[in-house]
Amino acid sequence: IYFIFILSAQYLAHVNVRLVGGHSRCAGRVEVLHRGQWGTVCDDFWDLKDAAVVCRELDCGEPVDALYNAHFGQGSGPIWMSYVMCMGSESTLKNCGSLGWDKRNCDHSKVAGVICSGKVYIVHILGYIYICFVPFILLSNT
Ligand SMILES: [Ca+2]
Repeated sequence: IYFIFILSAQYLAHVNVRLVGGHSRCAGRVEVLHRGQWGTVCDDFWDLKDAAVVCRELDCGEPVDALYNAHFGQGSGPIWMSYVMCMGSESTLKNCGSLGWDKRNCDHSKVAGVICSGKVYIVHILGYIYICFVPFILLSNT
């Protein structure tokens, strides 16, 4: 399990999407990295298929909800993507169909958010705690 945790941590370093303003790294306003700058995503045509791609890209389990109208705050910077049309099987949000980058047909009161189950992440954390603390507890009892 620890090995899987290391793998996913390395994988996350190359991810071009993040969730901001939620209660965990697996929930929040969707932000994508494009041309070295973080920007948001318009909520037009935003749905659970799009959310599923974001959750998978972040190793955050299954999508629980796709949120509209800046539920997690408006953010700042460019609104990079709009009319996002994922099939649900894409490996990254950037591979999903959309109107194109930075079309400026949207305003910050309409940025998209996602809540993921976070299940996979919790499994990793439990595995990490198990590996790090159980041997310590066993040693301290001898
Ligand atoms: Ca969509």
